[in-house]
Parts: sequence; C-alpha cells; structure tokens
Amino acid sequence: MKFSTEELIEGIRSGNKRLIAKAITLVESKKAEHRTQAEELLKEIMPFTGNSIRIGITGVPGAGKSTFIENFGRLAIANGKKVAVLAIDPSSSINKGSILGDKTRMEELAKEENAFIRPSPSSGFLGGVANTTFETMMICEAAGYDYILIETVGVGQSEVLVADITDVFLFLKIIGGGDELQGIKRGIMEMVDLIFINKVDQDNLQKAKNTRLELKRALDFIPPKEKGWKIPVLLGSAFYNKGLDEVYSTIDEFIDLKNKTGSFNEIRTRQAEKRFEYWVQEYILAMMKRSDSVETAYIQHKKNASEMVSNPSTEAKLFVEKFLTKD
Ligand SMILES: Nc1nc2c(ncn2[C@@H]2O[C@H](COP(=O)(O)OP(=O)(O)OP(=O)(O)O)[C@@H](O)[C@H]2O)c(=O)[nH]1
Ligand SMILES: [Mg+2]
Repeated sequence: MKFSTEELIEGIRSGNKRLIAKAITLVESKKAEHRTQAEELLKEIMPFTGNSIRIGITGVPGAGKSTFIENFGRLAIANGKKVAVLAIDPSSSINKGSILGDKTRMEELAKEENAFIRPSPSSGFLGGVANTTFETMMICEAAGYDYILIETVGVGQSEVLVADITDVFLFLKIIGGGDELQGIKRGIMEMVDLIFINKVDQDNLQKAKNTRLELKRALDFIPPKEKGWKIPVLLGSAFYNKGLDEVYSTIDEFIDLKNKTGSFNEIRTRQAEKRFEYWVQEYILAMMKRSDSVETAYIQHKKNASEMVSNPSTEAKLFVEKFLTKD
C-alpha cells in the first residue's frame, strides 16, 4: 500500500472518495502486511464509527434492489444525508466482477457529491477473500456517511451475512414471483423488519393489495423479531419513485423504537461479538499457516477430508491438535 495509515485516515476523515476506496481495498486484503496496516487504520477510526443507519436490502434477482437503492439514496441525500452503497456478492468470483458494476451502475446516485458507491469485492469471500463488509462499513461511517445501504446479491448466504451487520433489514418483493421463490420461508421472514412490494402501478394495484394481505397473514404466524413492531408491508415503485418517502419515514420510526427499547445497541453489541468470533478464526488460521510445516499439514488434512479418508471433523481436530496442545 503506497499510502501511509495517516494519509488514509486523513483522506477518510476529509471525505476523499479516492482514499476511502484505497482504505477499503486495504481492509479487503488478506495479505499479512495489509492486515497489520488495516488493523492500525481500523483502530484509529474507531472513535468516528457507529453513527450511521445500516440498512440491508434483499429480494430475488430483478426485484429492483439496485433501482430502489438509487432512488432511496437520492431521497436521503435530498434530506441532507450522506449515503454509502455496498454490496455483498458471494457469487462475484464466478461472475467475474461485481453485479453492481455490470448491471446497474446507479448512474444518477453516482453523480451525487454526497454518495459513495462501492461495488462488491472483486472475488467473493467464498473464494477466499475475507468477509469484510462490516469493516468497509466502519470506514464509510468514519467518512461521515449517515446511511449505509447494503444490497445482497445471490440468495441465501449473503442474506444472513447482511442481516448480521445491519440495523434494518428490508425485503423487496414483486408480485407473482411465487412465494417459495421469493424467500417467503420462515428463515427470511424472521430476519425481515420491513417489506416493500415493488413495481406496483395502476394495473396491478389490486393484485399488490391482495399480496399484501397474504403477506400479513403469513407474518401473523411468525414471532415478532422486535417487540412492539408489526412488520409493515408497503407498496410502491422504486423506478417511478413511489412510496419511497414512506419507507424512509418508516425506517426512522423503526430506529426510534429500537432506541427506546434499547435493542438498537443490544443488537449491535451482539453483532460485534459475532465479528470478533469471525476474526478469531481468521487470524488463528492465518497465523498457523505462516509456518511451512503447518501449511503442509493443513493441505494434507484437507486432502484427507476431501477424499473422505476420514470424516472432515476428525481431520480438522487432528490438524488443530498437532499444533495446539492442551494445558
Ligand atoms: N416497472 C418497473 N420496473 C422496475 C421497478 N423497479 C425496478 N424496475 C426494473 O426492474 C429491473 C431490475 O431492477 P434492478 O434494480 O436491477 O433489480 P435488482 O434486484 O438489483 O437485480 P439484481 O441485482 O440482478 O439482483 C430493471 O430493468 C429496473 O428498471 C419499478 O418500480 N417498476
Ligand atoms: Mg442489483
């Protein structure tokens, strides 16, 4: 990294987008020397983090997530806020490059001085890049962004990851996509705080209302995630900018409620604990693999596991016990 930690911090604090991007690239790196600098940087910016509203947006491919983010982001900016957009994209290593970059550039939002758009890491975390969206978010907060909007890409795993680092989880639904397909499974519904039925116009308004009714009935069977919060189902159009102001004010209400009950901080505490656990595993493995004999053993045990010489859990235990002895 040709920039010093001080230069990067100065850049972040002064809102220099080029240096913000450099800092993000640094925390995304798994190289040992980069990790050392990344931790230095994260330590220094810590006092300036925590002040944003973190929003996760999910929905099937084509539901309108990027379109929603573009227009919702512009609405927030019109309200005097600064907006950062991130994406979690476990499939990007397969698709070569980010979906945000390829499909929807969020051209209008990208023009805004008070917007920062970061496409997903160039190779998905499943391919070995660390899962660093949380750390990226810290950098954006230190740079003064008030709203962090995170688009999930790909179904399943990325949703859990996003729900684990956000304050609000928004589900974008389109009419007639088939409930199963759209994740109306208990799993997803239990993560959701707010539902927006998208692509609603005069022609399908009645259908949208019926869908809302069905959703509300389904939600009655799901234990509330947040005490005192009945998951709102809103209708509108991300593309034609309809109903987004209602989403905006509903999110405000939700955050107010969470602050009143104390769950806002409680949940963030638990999320930070999870991040700690994640990084303990990352660092233990990284440090162990620094030695050649450990690396060799790791490869051997992994091979044994993959060839089913013995159970993967057995191989994992054998590997760890070789280097970490009990007291
Ligand atoms: N008619 C109509 N079209 C919309 C609306 N919102 C989004 N679209 C269109 O739906 C298509 C998909 O929108 P995206 O915003 O790219 O959807 P996405 O959920 O981000 O898709 P992926 O990133 O591929 O998962 C685009 O052609 C949008 O213009 C809407 O409210 N009404
Ligand atoms: Mg998209």
